[in-house]
Amino acid sequence: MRVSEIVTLQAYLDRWAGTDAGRKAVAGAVRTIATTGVGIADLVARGPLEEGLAKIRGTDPNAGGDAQKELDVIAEERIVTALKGTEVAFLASEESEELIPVNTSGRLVVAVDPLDGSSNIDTNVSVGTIYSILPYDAAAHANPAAAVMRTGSHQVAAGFLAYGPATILVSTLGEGTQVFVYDRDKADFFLARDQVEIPAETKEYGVNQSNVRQWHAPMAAYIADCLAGKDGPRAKDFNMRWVGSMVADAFRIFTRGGVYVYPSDKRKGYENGRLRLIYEANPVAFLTEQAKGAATDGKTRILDIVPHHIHQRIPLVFGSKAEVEKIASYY
Ligand code: FDP
Repeated sequence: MRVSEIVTLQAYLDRWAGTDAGRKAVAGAVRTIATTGVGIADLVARGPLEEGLAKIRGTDPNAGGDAQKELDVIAEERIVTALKGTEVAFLASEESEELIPVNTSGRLVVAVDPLDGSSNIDTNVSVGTIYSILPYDAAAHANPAAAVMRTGSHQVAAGFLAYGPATILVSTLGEGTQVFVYDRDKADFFLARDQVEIPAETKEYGVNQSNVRQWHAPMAAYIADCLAGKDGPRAKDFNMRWVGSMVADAFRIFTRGGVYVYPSDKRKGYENGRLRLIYEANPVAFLTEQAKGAATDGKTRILDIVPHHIHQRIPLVFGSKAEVEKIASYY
């Protein structure tokens, strides 16, 4: 057993929080989301034995305009129920149009994508849960939505769980990025990597390349240059990896570098890309920067973007810093 594996998530959070009430509230929310994730991972692990997890619920799309699947709704319900015992006042969720009141006297707001990678639910491919934690002050935020409608630079913590071969938690509390792994035998999360560093340079990108004919010129030019390989302007051969669940693609990037790219394109509804700013791009951008990577919409640092809608979409590029900067140079 590696030395780091003797540090449980609880011990790590307790040490970080100390006696500070604000930090203890954050620690409680992180621990609760992680624990809830274990239950979701159990459901996912039953695969086709758990019938209907990918079944489309109702006829209406969710707040972000995507079809809502059974597991999306189950995951959201579990998270809301679990957070009632924490200091989370309101929850913004991909699956709900409006903020959900949780424990309205609490001092935090949380934004979540309860189940990222919904299109992979029934394919035995990793899916996950993404969260962003912000401070909430009832006196300052007469409208609680204002507490989540702030730039990502206001996040006090963020992270995601990925339900794959291993159930992992990638977390930041603003002091670097940590990876915790759930040990099923010991029924606990253990620190596996502290102070994660995404290599600045890479030869690997992740993009849904089937959209090439829909892309605008900068994105098309960037990928064309990557595809030209050693003989092209980049003078190196690139590799492509695309899981199609952002949490899984992100974990690969946190492990060995690379870039994830979801640009805006010419399709109806993709004018601002596909990913949601508040509960997908912001938390991943916070984790990425804390791991010495970069995250942008092509022109602006993600964490500097002022939201105008809870479910707003944003073009997203994140990962190895030098490659993210290279992509931005095409815009
Ligand atoms: P999904 O809609 O399946 O939840 O969050 C949006 C997202 O997945 C990302 O996880 C993923 O990277 C992307 O959309 C997949 O988009 P494509 O369907 O275009 O591949």
